[in-house]
Amino acid sequence: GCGGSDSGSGDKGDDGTITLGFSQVGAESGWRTANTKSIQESAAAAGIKLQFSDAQGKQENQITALRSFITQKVDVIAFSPVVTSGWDAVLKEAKDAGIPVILTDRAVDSQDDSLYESFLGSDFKVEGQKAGEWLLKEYEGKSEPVNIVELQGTTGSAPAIDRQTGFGDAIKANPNFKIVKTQTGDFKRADGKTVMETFLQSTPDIDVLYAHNDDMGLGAIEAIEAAGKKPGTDIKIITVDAVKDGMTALADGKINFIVECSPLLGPQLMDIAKKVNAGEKVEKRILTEETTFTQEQAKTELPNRKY
Ligand code: GZL
Repeated sequence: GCGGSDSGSGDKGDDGTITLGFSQVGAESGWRTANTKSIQESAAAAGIKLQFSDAQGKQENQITALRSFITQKVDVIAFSPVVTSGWDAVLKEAKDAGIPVILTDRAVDSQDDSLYESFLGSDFKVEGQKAGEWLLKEYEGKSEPVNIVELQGTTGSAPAIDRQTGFGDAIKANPNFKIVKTQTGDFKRADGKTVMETFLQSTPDIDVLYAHNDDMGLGAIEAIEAAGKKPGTDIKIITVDAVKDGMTALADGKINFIVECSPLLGPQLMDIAKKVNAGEKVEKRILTEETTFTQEQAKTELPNRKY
């Protein structure tokens, strides 16, 4: 606080430095690592004091972290909610403590949107639709049945829910498409590999894999190659994120299409944090810019990838 008396507007340094408490999901994927780096570097560049906590994928650790930020009287709280539900109580505590909250990356299912100032992140349903639309084009004019297996992200997380819905809705346009197996790989490379092994053992003719992130797709590629099949040829693969390892596999022809999901939310987050700390109005929903990549585009884009 400032001097002896509590300034009342949170634990501001004497020189007005903003303290931001950030609760991160964990370190489950290349995307997450890049997201953490963006937040840490942007805080330093913005002169914001960052209290950073890694929840190792556990909601209870995030709730504990948010409660400690409230006790510390930070000026602003931000977090990426590992799952969509179970946040209302702790968000109410932050509101009662007069500490503004910013959601980044993933959404919460709270009915009361006064519990947070802004939600900065991608539209995961659109990401799923983009993946489905590419597959529709890929099989345009063909009439054979197409067996699809799906590696879902973390159960109950906004990206897993919405990427499944967006893709499922889009592929309804082709009655030959069938999702024959769908299971979570928790956004992790190792889990993607083990789940793909079970898919390969139980499903003789898999035509397509849709993985909710690159890391699970890369794990699945290991399983596909171990089974003596060619990823990208025998089994077409679509993933989401576009981290360097995914883009490399895309350029090498082992993945067929990647829908980008940008982790570089740091600069915008710091800008929003300064605004909410100053009591300025901010947009409730801020959408991140992102695109898609084919194998050809990956070859030219690879050298530009920051993460
Ligand atoms: C998406 C993010 C997801 C990524 C995964 O914004 O929440 O979590 O797609 C990451 O790679 O683990």
